[in-house]
Amino acid sequence: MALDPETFSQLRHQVRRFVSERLTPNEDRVEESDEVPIELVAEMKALGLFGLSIPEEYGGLGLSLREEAELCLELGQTSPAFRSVFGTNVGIGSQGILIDGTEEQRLEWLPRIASGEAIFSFALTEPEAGSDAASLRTTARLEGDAYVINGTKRFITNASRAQGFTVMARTNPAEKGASGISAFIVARDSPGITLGKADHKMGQRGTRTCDVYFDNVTVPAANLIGGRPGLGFKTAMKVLDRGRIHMAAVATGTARRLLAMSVAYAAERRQFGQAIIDFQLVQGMLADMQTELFAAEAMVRETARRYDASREDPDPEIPMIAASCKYFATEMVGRAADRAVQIHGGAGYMSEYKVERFYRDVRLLRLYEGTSQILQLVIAKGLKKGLAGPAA
Ligand code: COS
Repeated sequence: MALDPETFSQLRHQVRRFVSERLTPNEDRVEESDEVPIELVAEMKALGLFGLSIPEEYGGLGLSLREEAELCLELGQTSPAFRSVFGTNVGIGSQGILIDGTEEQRLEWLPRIASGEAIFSFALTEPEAGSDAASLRTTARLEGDAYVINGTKRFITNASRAQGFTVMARTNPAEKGASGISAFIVARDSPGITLGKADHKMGQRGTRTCDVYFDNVTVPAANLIGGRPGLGFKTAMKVLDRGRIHMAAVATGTARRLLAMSVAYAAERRQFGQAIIDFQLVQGMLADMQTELFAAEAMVRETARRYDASREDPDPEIPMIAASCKYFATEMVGRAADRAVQIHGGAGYMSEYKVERFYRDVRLLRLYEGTSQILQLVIAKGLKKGLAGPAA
């Protein structure tokens, strides 16, 4: 599942132009309005961005993760609000259906997700179950040929745009851990679903998150992902493995932008009679940004390559290396944003300079799809199992 090199190169070129000519010039507008303009969403659909990861037979572009990561390196160079509009369709909202869904489920839902006709959200997190995802309390009770879902999901990205959710719920109340959890496809228009008020966040204006309440929501048993109960936690973890590589690529793209802005500013800003880029202490910060960026790019490409290879030949290290990749890249972009503000000096603290905005925006990357501390645990778990042999 990959495009031929020439077709992919054209697509990457198109995405690069879309970022520089359409998205970047609209960043301030998104920041002020807290909305992504609908004409840009239409252009995203036309470019195929909602279906990057979905195979061609289900209406998507069918990119490999290696290719998707290259596009994330481009898309990460602008405000995260833009990618977030289609990000759940490409990643956590659709991949459970693709990875573990039945053929009927894929055929029913993926074409709409790929075209952008249906926005899909991933509903795992709850008020009392964040990092400890296996302790989730939302229930799904089998009644005849339907499940009845009750519970609250928290911080759900794109919930207010969504036409559907993949919802993790407990089908076996006697089993308190991971094996009692199942995953469901739930249409937004099912009676009993209501949304909380929009979350007000530190950054990432233009992205949408809110609570989702399920009050006796009836879902056909045919919407149980994979058709068998008890597999939902593993589905969610597989989705997150993939999502973590995607997020690492986005973080790395943002670090590229931060470095470019910092180099440009340092070359233009003069103090003590010379451009500040000629001061060695400023050079040290730029060199650290470049070095860590280079390391993250290499890590993202290698991890995505191994993820693609693992689809043919399962690789037990994927959870560990996906966690390592997100951990490094998202911490790296946090340091890059901090250095970018430092290089800009007082100007970097002012909202008219974009580094102030990116500084707030990238903070979330170390929290969602696995905090840095959970990623450390996943890495250590792999090491305890004796993984981390020489790279394939
Ligand atoms: N792929 C497939 N299966 C996996 C898996 C993965 N990546 N990770 C775990 N599993 C399986 C385990 O093998 C185990 O299966 P068995 O019971 O058959 O052995 C089961 O799932 C439970 O795994 P584990 O015991 O490791 O679960 P824990 O409760 O210890 O939780 C962490 C593991 C903490 C890593 C998990 O809850 C997690 O990732 N939390 C963060 C959640 C998150 O990222 N939230 C963000 C929401 S989206 S913005």
